Parts: sequence; structure tokens; C-alpha cells
Amino acid sequence: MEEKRRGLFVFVGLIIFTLLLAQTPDTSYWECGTPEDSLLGDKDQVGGWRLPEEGIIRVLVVFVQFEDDTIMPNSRYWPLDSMPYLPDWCRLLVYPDTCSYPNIENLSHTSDSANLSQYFYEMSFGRLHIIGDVYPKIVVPPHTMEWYSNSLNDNDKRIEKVNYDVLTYIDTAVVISESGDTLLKGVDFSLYDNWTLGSYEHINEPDGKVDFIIMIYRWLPWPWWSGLAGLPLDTVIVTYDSLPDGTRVKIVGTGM
Ligand SMILES: [Ca+2]
Repeated sequence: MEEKRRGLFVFVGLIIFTLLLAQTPDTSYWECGTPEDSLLGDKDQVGGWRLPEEGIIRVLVVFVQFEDDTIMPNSRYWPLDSMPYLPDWCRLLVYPDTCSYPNIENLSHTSDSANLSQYFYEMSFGRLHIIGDVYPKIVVPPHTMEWYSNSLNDNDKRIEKVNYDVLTYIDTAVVISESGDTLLKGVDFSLYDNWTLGSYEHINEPDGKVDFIIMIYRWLPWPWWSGLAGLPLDTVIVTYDSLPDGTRVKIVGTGM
């Protein structure tokens, strides 16, 4: 069962925090809800550490599938034959704006409403909005899983290279719909730079660095976590998009 769960999707994003906490049996974290004595440890400031705990964070979500992916071809959630278009639920993973939430009184928590936006909206009592866009097509990396495995000698380098290949591709790629309409002429990464992020202190102004990208791989063959709270890159990506003052927007991986 665990293997099936791992095999279904590999999430790269904040979701791992939830998984890590779920595996931590120390119940003292939950006593009385006093932040000073719980997860914050010896930190004296209450608030978002790497991201703001309130406000609007606009994220980009990218679904990725390798050409040589053959795992669980008939998956009810992400069947192989959906290529290259996204299964319907993928488009609803985040709402595009803060006006799209369903009436909270009538929530059924079906697949139509139980998305990331709704989750953070409810968990923050309406203070934090995770909204954004889902890249409209499944992205196929330029190389097969076998190529990345054989060409690079450790898992860090493999995922860094795949992320780099995917993100540089969608920066300029033209996306055509099934009916032949042009949906997108390259991602405008400046849309996802709205914050100057610090440590517990965040300013709601762009700083030339993309704030948050969620990469979702249908399957990664290398032994790893099912989710990773970071965006591994081995080099800074300077996108073709600019802020109004001319600053080119960059994608800076975690740990860089
Ligand atoms: Ca930023």
C-alpha cells in the first residue's frame, strides 16, 4: 500500500512538512496550542518562517511525466493515456484568484473544493491565500528517466537537472490546446514574484526571485521522499521575464 502511494505522485513542495509531522509521534507539539512551546522551539517570533503566514502567495504548479514512465498505466487519478493534457482534477489544484472559493458554508470537500487554496484558506481562518496557475499541459522532460539515471551519478544531481530542464523549457514554450488555440506563449515568471522573502520577515514586494513553484512528478524512479520541501537546482535560472524596472526575474533553487 505504501509503495502504491509513493508510486502515484512525487510531490516537490511544502506538502512534505505535513508528511514529516505526521511521522513525528511527539505529541507535546499539540499541547494547549501555545506556539512558544511548540514547533517554534527557541525562536521568539510567531509567523511564517520561509513564507508569509498571511496574505496572497501566487504559485505556479507544473505537472511532469517522463517519456518512459510506465508505472500504473490505468491509475484512476493520473492515467498514462491522459498525455499530454492534464487530468481535470489537476487544473483545480489551486484557484486562479481569491474570488474563486466556493461558499464555505456549502463545502462538500469533494475533489472540486478540496484543493490547496481551500486547505490553506480554511487552516488560516481566511488569512492566507495560496492561489495561482497550473501549467496547462503535462511537461515531458527532454530526456528519459533512464538517461538521467545513467548520465548523472547521484539523485541530487538528477532531480536538479530535471527541474532545470523543465523550468527553462516552460519559460519559452508555446502551449497549444487540443482545438489548436494558443494557450500560452511561455510562462511569465514575473507573475510569481510578489514577495521579498526573508526569515520570518517578508515584504509584499517583488525582489526579482520567483516565490514558489510546485513541481509534481507522476513518477520518479530514484529512491527518494514522496515529497520534498524545496526546489533543487544546481544553477540560478535567469528567465526571459522582467519586473517593471527591468530586473530579470530569476528562479533560485533552495540551498543556493
Ligand atoms: Ca520574490
